[in-house]
Amino acid sequence: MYTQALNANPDADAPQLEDAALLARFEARVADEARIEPNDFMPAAYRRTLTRQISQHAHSEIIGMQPEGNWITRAPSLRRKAALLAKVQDECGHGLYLYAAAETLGTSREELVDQLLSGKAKYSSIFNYPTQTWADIGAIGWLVDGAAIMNQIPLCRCSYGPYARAMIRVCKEESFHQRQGYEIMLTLARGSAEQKEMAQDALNRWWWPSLMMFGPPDAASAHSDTSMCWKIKRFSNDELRQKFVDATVPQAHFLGLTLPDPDLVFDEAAGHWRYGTIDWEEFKQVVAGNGPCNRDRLATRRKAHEDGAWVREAARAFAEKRAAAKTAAAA
Ligand code: FAQ
Repeated sequence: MYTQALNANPDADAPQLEDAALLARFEARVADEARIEPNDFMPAAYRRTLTRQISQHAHSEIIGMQPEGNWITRAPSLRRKAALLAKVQDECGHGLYLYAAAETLGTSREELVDQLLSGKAKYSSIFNYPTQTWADIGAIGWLVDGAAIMNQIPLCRCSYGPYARAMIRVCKEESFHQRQGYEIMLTLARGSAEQKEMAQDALNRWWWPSLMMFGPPDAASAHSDTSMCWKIKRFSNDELRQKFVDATVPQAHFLGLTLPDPDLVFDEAAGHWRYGTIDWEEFKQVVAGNGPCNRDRLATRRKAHEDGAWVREAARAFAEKRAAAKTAAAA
């Protein structure tokens, strides 16, 4: 299995010869659906790809607070404000949870956060699009959280224990987020002509970026083969994208909205909705830092980090004081 993964990922570290027995045990455990835990042996490339995926996931949750956070002060009612506030806080919690899971692989949170702030680390393309109207908050909950759930439910069965366990709670919360988003869309779609138009406009703008969230097509996905071999990913990017389209198209019909894809057609024989061509050039540009909001998102995150410096200093001072007290008590 490891050889297979190495072929798919030529950069992966070659295992040390003396690790052959450990490697065989690792492979057997993955094959048996056992969980790999932080203190277990794992190939360096397994550790690296997990650190990469989990930290990118954590960064996405943290940056993902911004598009919706923009609307907390403009929510149309107290009930909507309370739900949105709770949702954005949930996303923050997911980020912290995921940083903790990534840290179990040996990279400190400071280092991971530095990678985000320096622009070196990736985060999901979807959060580089602006939220222009209240309907965008509905569209994000419905589509973005909907896509996140489709991608993350299988991660509850990821071979790495801390990531798999973190995903269980995250998925439960995302599921609430998806419902509150859909309910916003339903209210708008059943409201005045102007409100319905607002919902349609949000769907028009968020549909294609939501499909891009699942990552490049399988043929261009650098990590999928390795990650599936190691049971980190359970489905390919295209498989998950198709599941999302199949689940979401009937929901759009129920809302009475039109998906912005003239090529969308139901394939009776296969039982799938076939969708048109995704603009992968747009995806590449957004991932490369040239999306509509990339610069804003990072600038806002950097400022929030600087503004929080006093909290980190206070926590450090407290930890030092406590350590000194313990040393004095032991002396
Ligand atoms: N955006 O070989 P693959 C959320 C990168 S959380 C940017 O296919 P892989 C909750 C990829 O990293 C949303 N970059 O990679 C929420 C790799 O770059 P690298 C985040 C992308 O890892 C809701 C390169 O392209 N969810 O929404 C994207 O096997 C509302 C090659 O790609 C997760 O992170 C993209 N869309 O598959 C929060 C879930 N796609 O590292 C707030 C966990 C790919 O070589 C509000 N992650 N890239 O430089 C995964 O399942 C996987 O990492 C994939 C990508 C499926 C995202």
